[in-house]
Amino acid sequence: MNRSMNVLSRGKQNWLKLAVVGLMVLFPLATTRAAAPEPQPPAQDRAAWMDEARFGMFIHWGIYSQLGRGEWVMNREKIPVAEYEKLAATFNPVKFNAEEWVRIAKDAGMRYIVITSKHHDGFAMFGSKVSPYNIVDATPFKRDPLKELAAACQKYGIRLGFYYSHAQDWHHPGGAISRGPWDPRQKGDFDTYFQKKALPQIRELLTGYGPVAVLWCDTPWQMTPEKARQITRLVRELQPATLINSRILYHGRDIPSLSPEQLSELRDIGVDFLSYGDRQIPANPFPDWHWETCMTLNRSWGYRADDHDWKTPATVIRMLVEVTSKGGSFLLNVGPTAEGVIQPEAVAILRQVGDWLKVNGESIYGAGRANLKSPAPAARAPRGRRGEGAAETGPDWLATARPGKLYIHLFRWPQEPFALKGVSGSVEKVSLLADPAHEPLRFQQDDDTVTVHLPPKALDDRDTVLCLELR
Ligand code: JFZ
Repeated sequence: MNRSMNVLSRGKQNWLKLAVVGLMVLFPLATTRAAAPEPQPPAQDRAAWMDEARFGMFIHWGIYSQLGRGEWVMNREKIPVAEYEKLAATFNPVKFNAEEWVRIAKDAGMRYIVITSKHHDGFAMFGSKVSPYNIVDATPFKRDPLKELAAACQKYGIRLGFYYSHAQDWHHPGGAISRGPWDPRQKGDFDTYFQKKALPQIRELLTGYGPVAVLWCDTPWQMTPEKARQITRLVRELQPATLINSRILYHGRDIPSLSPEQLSELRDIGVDFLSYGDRQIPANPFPDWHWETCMTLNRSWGYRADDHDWKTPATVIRMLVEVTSKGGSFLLNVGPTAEGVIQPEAVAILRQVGDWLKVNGESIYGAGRANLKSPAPAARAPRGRRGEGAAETGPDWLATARPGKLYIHLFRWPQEPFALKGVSGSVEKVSLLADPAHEPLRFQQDDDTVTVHLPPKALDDRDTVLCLELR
């Protein structure tokens, strides 16, 4: 690095030669170390792409998918290690097609994917030299789906991140276990597990799969700040641009009550974004942090045959809007079957969300908090059944914004001219994103109140977005 900088300063006529030599030097390097040895963005900008992306696909997939009772089945049913291991011998997801999965994410308007590389059951869904308990060595499938996904993501311009259960491992002796152990084979020393399996496998993930957008840790039982630092140091050494979530040290549900000291320790350790408690949108996320919340499309993470409680596209859109209006990122889960198929119900919902985003994406991607001086309307009293809550009981509208533009997401069509209070700046134009011509709407502005005359009917019952252009 230093050497080539000295050469550079000697003269510009050597540029071409340098570039050619540089390529020859760096290319073999790139195959052994995935991190491109080019200048890295400053630490505080590493996660800036999340503001642009806003929406990602979470994938929970493992040998547990065969049983159709979720990813916790081994723990919940106290299945002995030797018996659970047998699931590897029958795991053969012949319908798995990486490009198809990536296309489903892309068509949904998702900009990144986070897939379980190893869940709490300890089974690696990638070819690992560290442990033979992995999809390439222990299953008839023998392929490495993470390699295939990495290639497909490159092709379609989607970022790829890996969920890695860094603390819990119900297979390796000493791995952390919530409500366990239940099998003598699980007994052992956590530190040995951590040094001998977790860290080496994280190294494999960061060296064999190209650029890794996120290392998504989870359930940090027995973790200490020192151990968290060991992971972040390793990640920074291998791929300085990889984001690391707060679950490396804290459970999602603990995030809202972290003290300023704990938060600054997290920053110091190298955590890039806060990962809030799952299936909940935080009421007041910390404003000076990137953050993400993860959500299921039904009620399960890993495939559950008996879970048909799907959220509607309207609910998903509302959630995405609410997360964006609070400056966060939305990681929405699918749980493919053991054959490697993302359930058609999930695909259908995602396609509709994607269609909405094709029209209204500018109110989401790169958009964020709106600084209205009056608060957004309150949610209505709950009445709907669970899972439909957001669409039935949420507020009538929410606001997102970007410099010079304010987006009002109308979930319920107003019966009268729509009056928006608390607008700072003077409004130049108001239009509907769903109107292909963006025909200007009639409006008046008195101080900070803008009154808009809307057409009689919503253009999209789920969310019609009003765009206010400001000076
Ligand atoms: C964890 C995992 O145990 C689960 O299997 C799944 O992978 C999910 C995404 O993450 O479950 C959690 C993690 C955090 C909380 C609840 C469940 N939390 O903080 O409320």
